Amino acid sequence: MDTSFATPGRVTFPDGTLEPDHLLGRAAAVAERLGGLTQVAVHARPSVDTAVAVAGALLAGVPLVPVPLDAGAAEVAHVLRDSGAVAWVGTPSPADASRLPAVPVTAGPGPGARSGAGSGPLPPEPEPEVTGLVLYTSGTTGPPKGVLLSRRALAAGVDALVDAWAWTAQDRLVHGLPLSHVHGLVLGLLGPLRLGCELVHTGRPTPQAYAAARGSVLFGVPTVWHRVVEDEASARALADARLLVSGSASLPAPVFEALRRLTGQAPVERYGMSETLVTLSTRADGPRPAGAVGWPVAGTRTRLVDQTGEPVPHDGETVGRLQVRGPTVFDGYLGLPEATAAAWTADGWFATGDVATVDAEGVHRIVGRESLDLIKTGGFRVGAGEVEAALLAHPAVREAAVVGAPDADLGQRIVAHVVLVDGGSLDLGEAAQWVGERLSVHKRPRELRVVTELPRNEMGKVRKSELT
Ligand code: MCA
Ligand code: AMP
Repeated sequence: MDTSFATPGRVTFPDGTLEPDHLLGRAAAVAERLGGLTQVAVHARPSVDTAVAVAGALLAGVPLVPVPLDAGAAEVAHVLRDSGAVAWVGTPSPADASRLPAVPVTAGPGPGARSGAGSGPLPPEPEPEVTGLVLYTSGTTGPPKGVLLSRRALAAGVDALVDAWAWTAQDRLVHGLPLSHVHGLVLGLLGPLRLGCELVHTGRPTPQAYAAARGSVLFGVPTVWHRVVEDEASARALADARLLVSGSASLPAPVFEALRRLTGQAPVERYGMSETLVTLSTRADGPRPAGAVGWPVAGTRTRLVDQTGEPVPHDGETVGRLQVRGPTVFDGYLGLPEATAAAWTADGWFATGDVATVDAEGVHRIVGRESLDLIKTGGFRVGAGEVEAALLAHPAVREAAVVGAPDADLGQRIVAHVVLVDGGSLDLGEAAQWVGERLSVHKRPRELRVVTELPRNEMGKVRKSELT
């Protein structure tokens, strides 16, 4: 299988533009410097250097560990230690107290000079089973886990969307999503590197930047689309786009309808996970019903089962647990054989943890998640357990329970319930700063409720359904 990510189009970031030859020349020089390293980390700044670093690691076949732009000290330390990253490629995260060495991503010669990059021919393509990315993602408890994504999965994931979205090298992709997650990194950067389409990264995904960038295809999480429709002029400026794509969380029907009214086109909604890449989508050439994530993408199969593992009817109403299999599914959680085994059924299906319906035409709708302990806020997946652990480390906190509350803009907002130690005090500002410094900006609680006790069942487990 061809797993090449070495046919970029022009890329533009807030700090500059690179023509394809120049990008490839610089990436080839980085690949040479990375030769022999086991795995490397990249601090996911939206910059041309990050595009070069990512392309270089993929050329070299060295597994790449993206570190979120806003990750705090404890999260950075965990990701670096757990992944075994031996160096940064490009500028390190300022939150790295371990001071890993950095492999420079220095600028090469000017545009059109790939052959003069001092690197000769491109290195031979690594085997498809080689790990391309180790993406850290939250579980219900414990620190984030490293999701092992092979080059085969990454290439298959892009190719399936080429088919579903009629995505071509003639497209101009616009987005401003973080380069540390599947949406912004795999779809939003590896896609263009594999396909040769132009990429314009807006830095932040503001409505004004989306309107100004004149894309043919635009990616956003529902929070982004919600903000776009609140800014009518920006929304109307997207009328000429070929495809508006929403994913990472469910797109509320009012936002879907407002996008259709203001841009004259229904957005494409698709569903995915760090562990599976994008597995369900409506199509460029098919119907796009509101609230639906469509059909399995090419090569992927799904099934819906009840608690006993029996299939549920495809009647558009009966809710079942969504399971998937196919070439885009990950290889396991790094160093966690038990968690890996628990993620698959005995007969080889990956259990997503999401619940869904399927109708007679095969249209999938995501209804929610099985666990209240995974929160989706602004499209970011946050484990209640991580935030609780961070809060419990605060000297004023005795008990903590974190939940997601419905939020029109963010989908869910993080709400922390805490019981304080005798004489202790804590306000929202302090709690948010404490969590932000340790974990990341988007894991900070947006509401703090100081309570005298948490509702618990006979086993002592917090009854979270009473807190939402
Ligand atoms: C944020 N702020 C806060 C807090 N949170 N201040 C105090 N307390 C808090 N708890 C600050 C921010 O730093 C920012 O400050 C300002 O408040 C506005 O924050 P916010 O409303 O969150 O807006 P934002 O920072 O602009 O973020 C919204 C966003 C962001 C841009 C939509 O959530 C985002 O990038 N989401 C994308 C997530 C994503 O890509 N997920 C994909 C996962 P200041 O303005 O000073 O900075 S991959 C996936 O799910 C699968 C595979 C899939 O299907 O795609
Ligand atoms: P992450 O691993 O950050 O990619 O988060 C994956 C989770 O995001 C899934 O398990 C779903 O709960 C949620 N998700 C992604 N896309 C959608 C969507 N279109 N509709 C509803 N939920 C979604």
